[in-house]
Amino acid sequence: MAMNCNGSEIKMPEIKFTKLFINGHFLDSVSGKTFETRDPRTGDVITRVAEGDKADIDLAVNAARQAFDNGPWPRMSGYQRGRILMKLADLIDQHIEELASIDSLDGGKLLSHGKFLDIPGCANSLRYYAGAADKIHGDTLKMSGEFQAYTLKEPVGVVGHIIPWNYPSSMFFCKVAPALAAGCTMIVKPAEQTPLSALYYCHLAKLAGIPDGVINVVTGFGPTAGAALASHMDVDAVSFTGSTEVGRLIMEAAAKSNLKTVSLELGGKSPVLIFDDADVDMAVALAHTSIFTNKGEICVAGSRIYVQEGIYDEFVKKAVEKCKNWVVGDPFNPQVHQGPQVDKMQFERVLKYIDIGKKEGATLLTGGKPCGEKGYYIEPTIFTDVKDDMKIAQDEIFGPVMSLIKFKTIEEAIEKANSTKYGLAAGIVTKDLNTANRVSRSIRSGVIWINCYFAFDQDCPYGGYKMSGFGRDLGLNALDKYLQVKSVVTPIFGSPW
Ligand code: TXE
Repeated sequence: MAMNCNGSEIKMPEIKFTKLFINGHFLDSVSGKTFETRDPRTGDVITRVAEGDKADIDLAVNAARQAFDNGPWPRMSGYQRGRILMKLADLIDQHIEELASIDSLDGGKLLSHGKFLDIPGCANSLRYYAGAADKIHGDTLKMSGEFQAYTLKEPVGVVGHIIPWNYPSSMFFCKVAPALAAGCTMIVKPAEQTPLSALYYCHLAKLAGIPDGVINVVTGFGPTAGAALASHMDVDAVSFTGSTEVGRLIMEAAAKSNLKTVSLELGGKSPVLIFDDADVDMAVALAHTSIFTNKGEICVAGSRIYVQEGIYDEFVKKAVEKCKNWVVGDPFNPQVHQGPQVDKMQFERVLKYIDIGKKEGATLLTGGKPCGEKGYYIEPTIFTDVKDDMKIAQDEIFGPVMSLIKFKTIEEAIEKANSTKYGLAAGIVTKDLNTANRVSRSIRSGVIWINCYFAFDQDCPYGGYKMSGFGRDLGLNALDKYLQVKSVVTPIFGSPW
């Protein structure tokens, strides 16, 4: 029995769902194959999960197609759909502890974050879109000439959601909740690193009364199951969150198949700009949170910290000091701040980037090494003397690695902030409203946080500029990805023919 540092028992979740969920049933894959999902705290196998591929995607798409073309979900009122989403939200609330511990076990995420942020956030996301489901309507148009028109907003049809491993539950619902509210049916392909919670949500969706075929989950790998979904002729839209490289493949697959609509939420290399007038302690805390939360596995992580020259030295000293009190360890332990990287591949990738940083000539101030005897733990790491053209300042590392860069003027800060191919998020720390306004209008990214970071809300749309993708999750904007607009035109004084 594992214990946490208080001597109290750590309760491991029981894994109940490991099969594909298609047309309302848990099924083995057509091939009968399974794959391992591992505990990043140790590298040990947690369980084996059904490995879906093209044949299973075909079955799931067929189920979703039938449910869309002939089933009740797109035909019931938005109010009725909203009632069912509310019920699912309540069921999630009843299972918060279990769901949070599944994501901690499968993905190395802090249990406390799961319990108090991620899982309650999923329930709230469902409630938000439940409230929107009966308010989806078009416009009345006064046309020129003797015609008038109105627009109808209709569900786009069968949607494929391909999601990553860093927020298995939040990513599931930021795609599924608005698509359900819009009246779509869907197939979700969870990341192979973290397949478990998505299957649990299928069980709860069935209990809530979501009809068979509306939500299907095919666990499996990207190049097989994911690629089959992206290139399927009967999928009307695909919504993807993951790497920029795979985002490109998804677009290619859509272009080469049926020109399905695509939305992409991709990588980032988000800058945090800290000006001389900032409160240094607050700025250090904000920057620290922006990069070390969720072990740096966040697409909007503040991975480039730009500090103005007047406070640079003090900032560097305090940033290094802050790492000393940052506890890396078992994510089930409430005293711990940072768990293990999600898997061996990401662990090795982050260590490789730390090595590249050293070879490029950046100065390693603290961290830089794995920690613990086993598992995929990495020390919080800070580089200084980072140059904008270094790989560690350009590539998404997706780990606990802070790069510190000095700047002199506001113009230089803006230029540096915009100097990567990404444009997902940015932070600004200043007491000067004019500086904050000017910089926020000059940075090409989908979200700007002024004197805060990670201030997410259901109502606040979220997505990228440049190679961070296009389309928005969260907010009412997310509904647009799952809706078609139809214009209906009538003559005012009877037919002219
Ligand atoms: O991502 P992938 P990986 C970034 C981050 C990370 C890097 C690699 O920098 O280090 O990507 O992570 C599915 N057709 N982000 O390799 O491969 C895959 O099965 C269709 C940022 O895990 O993009 C999974 O479900 N699907 C990011 C999903 O794509 C395919 C979050 C994401 O995996 C596919 C994750 C294919 N050919 C990683 N290949 C963010 N924006 O938050 C893979 N997939």
